[in-house]
Amino acid sequence: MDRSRLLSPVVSPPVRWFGQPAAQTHPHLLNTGEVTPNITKEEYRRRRCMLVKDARNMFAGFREVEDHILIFPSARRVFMTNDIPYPFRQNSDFLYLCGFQEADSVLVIHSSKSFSSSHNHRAALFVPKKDPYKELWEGSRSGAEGALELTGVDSAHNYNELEQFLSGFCKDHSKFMLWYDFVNPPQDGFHTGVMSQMIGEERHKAVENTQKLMHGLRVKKSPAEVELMTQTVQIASEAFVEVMKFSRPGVHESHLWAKMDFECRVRGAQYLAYPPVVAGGPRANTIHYTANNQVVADGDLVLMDAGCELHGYTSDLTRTWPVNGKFSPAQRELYQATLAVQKVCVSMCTTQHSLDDVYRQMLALLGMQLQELGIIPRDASASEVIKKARQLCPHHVGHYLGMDVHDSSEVSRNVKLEPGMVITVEPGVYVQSDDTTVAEKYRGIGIRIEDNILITKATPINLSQNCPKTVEDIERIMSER
Ligand SMILES: [Mn+2]
Repeated sequence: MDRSRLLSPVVSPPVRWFGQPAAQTHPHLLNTGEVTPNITKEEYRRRRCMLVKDARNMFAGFREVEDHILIFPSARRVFMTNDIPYPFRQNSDFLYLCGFQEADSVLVIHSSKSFSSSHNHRAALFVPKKDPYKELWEGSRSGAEGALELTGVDSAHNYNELEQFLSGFCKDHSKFMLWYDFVNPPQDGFHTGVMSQMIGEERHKAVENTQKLMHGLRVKKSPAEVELMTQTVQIASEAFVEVMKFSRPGVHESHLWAKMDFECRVRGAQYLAYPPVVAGGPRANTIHYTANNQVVADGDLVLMDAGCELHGYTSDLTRTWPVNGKFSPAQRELYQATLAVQKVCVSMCTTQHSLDDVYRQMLALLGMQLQELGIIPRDASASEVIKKARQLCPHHVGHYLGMDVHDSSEVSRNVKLEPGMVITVEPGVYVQSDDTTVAEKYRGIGIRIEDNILITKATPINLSQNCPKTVEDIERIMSER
């Protein structure tokens, strides 16, 4: 045995810490070349190229426009009370374009007619300056050097150089297109300070909001994003099964919430994507019930609307199940009616239809199902049936899903679905406890069934197919408790 090895400790090369996980420091999360698990530097560059191409195309007819400058602030750290921050979540547009996870940063993208088409822009990232004292308390920062190495932008600088950079740009250029989200500015101080000044100087030709462009890009997922969407939905699906098995008469809604949070995190998710709805019995009829502070009585259904966030990508599922493991006859009738509608809606998620098309079909089908149960009068006129269906399901059939739960809200729901889009399909029926127009056995029952669907050229792919939704599958899982 070589005793000298025991005496002289093995010196490993110094590890450089960044302000976020990196392949060097978190090999269990990232491969070399990835900025975000599964998303490479090259993909981020491709996204910026596509954005710039779309921006330039919109003003192709304006010959005097030589330059475009696109400015994307990151999210800020927000405090709930002195020194106590809320959990930080990065701004989705900023994250989509560079993958940088630190607060109080700004991405500036410059494009000039003279740049080549293969590298049509220069991306500069302005980030918090290295500060040993602050890092002692808050953890490592990447600094300009680290940000450059980590993200692969063209240059990185300290945040305090941003103002000078932008005023220099304005001196050197005029009649440029200024792209910036002035409707929902992510950083108040930057908006009222540097940006207001830049807009006020009027060196630009026009100020355009970035939102529509960004949502247009983000609504269609790349193969790497499809993989992350598949994973985030799979994690939530598995977690739902565990929550079902954990539920029993007398369980607290808050315990089901905690169980969901736990089962998502142990599968790799960072956190739940939104405050979940965990509603026992008639509380399901409050669509955004998030108090989750009641006890679920024997014989009640549980409606849980929950999803998680995995490396910036969200899932959004809803299941409704009997807390004691067996649907009552009335619950079963209403559940089967909702499920029949939901299945047809899922099958309609093709490039032939828009979300609004699916919604109209949902109302018609729900009307028919509820007429069969006598919940809507059988002699009601066609327009009365639709009106009543809209009362019993006051929300849309679904929305786009991605980095944000209600993703790409600037993309209309009346455009045809396209391959690479991910949407939710979530019909529901909510019979209020005091609705005396409906047979007593149905009153107080609220049901929603929500899947996450990937649109393809052919048939839709149900990303949440492993989350049980038939009466038989749910009752079988509940019997395995
Ligand atoms: Mn939803």
